[in-house]
Amino acid sequence: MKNICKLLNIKYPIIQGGMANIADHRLASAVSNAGGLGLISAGGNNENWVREEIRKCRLLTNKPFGVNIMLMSPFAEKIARVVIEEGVKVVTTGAGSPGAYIPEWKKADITVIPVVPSVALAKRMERIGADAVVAEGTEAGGHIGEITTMALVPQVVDAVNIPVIAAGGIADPRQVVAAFALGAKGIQVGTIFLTAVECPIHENYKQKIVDAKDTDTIVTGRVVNAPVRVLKNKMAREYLKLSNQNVDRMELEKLTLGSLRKAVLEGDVENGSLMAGQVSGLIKEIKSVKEIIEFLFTDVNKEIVVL
Ligand code: TUI
Repeated sequence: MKNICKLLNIKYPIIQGGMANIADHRLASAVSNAGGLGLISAGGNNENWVREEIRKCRLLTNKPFGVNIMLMSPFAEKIARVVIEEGVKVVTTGAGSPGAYIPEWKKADITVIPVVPSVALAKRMERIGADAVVAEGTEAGGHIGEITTMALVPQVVDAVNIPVIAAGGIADPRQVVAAFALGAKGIQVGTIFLTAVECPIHENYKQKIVDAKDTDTIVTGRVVNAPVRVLKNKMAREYLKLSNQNVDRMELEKLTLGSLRKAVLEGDVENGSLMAGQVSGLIKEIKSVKEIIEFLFTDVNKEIVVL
C-alpha cells in the first residue's frame, strides 16, 4: 500500500482539515510550505471564489495543495468542475458522498480522499475509486458522525485496502502515535490549525479555543440531522434550548444562519458558531503552522509513525 507522503508528495503525513469558510489560500499555502498538505476549503463559497483562491495559493507555494469540497453546498457541482479546470491534484470531501464526481476526477488524475464517519461509507468510497479515506471521529469539530476515532479508525482500516487517514481528537504527538497504532497511515487535523498564526480567523475565536477546557464543546444540529460540534456559548445554549422545545426548523436555522461568519470575521464569540473539536482543551498557545507540524511529529516512535 502506498505511503501517504509518496501518494501526496509531501514531507509529513498530515493533511489540513477542510474548515468551511475558514481555510483559504493563506492557511493552505502555510500548511503546504511547512511540509503537510494544505487545503482550500470551498465551504459555502461559489466556484469563482474557489478558482481565485487556487490561483492565489499557487503564487504563495510551489508545493502540492488541495481543495476540500463541502458537499451540502449548492455550488458543489460547479466547484467539482473548477478543480479539474484549474489542475488541482488532490480533492477531499465532507458532509456527503462524492460518488457522482469521482469518475470525472479520476479521469483528470486527481487524488480523491473523501472524509467518512462510518465503515459503510468508507467501503463504498473504495469501491467507486477513492485513493484514500479520512476516517473522522465524533471528537472532531464541525459536522460530525457518531463514532469515536478510537473505535472508527481500526474498523475502517480492517474494512478497506486503501490508506486510512485518522481525524478527530488529534492535537498532540501522543495522539499522532495512537492514530498510527490504530492502523492509520496519516492524520488530518483541524482544530489546532484554527489557532495557528497563519489561520485567517478573528483573534477572539483563537483565544476561545486556547481558553477552552475538555468539556467546553457541545453538539448542535442533531434535531435537523446535521450534528455540528461547537464551543459552548450563548448561541449554542440557545440553540439547544430551542431544539428541546421542538421549535420549527426555520427558527433554528435563523439562529445558525451566518453564525459561523459572525465568529470568523467579527470575532463575536457569544452569538457566532465556533466550530472546534474536543481537543480544544489541549491547546494552550498560538503557534505558527510550521511549529505545530514539527511539534506533532516530535519524539514519535518512528517504528509506529512512518514518515
Ligand atoms: O464535513 C465535515 N465537517 C464539516 S462540514 C462543515 S460546513 C457545515 N456546517 C453546518 C452544517 C453542515 C455543514 C463543517 N464541518 N467533516 C467530514 C464529515 N463528513 N463528517 C461527517 C461527514 C459525512 C456525513 C454523511 C460524510 C458523508 C455522509 O454521507 C451521507 C450520505 O450521503 O451517505
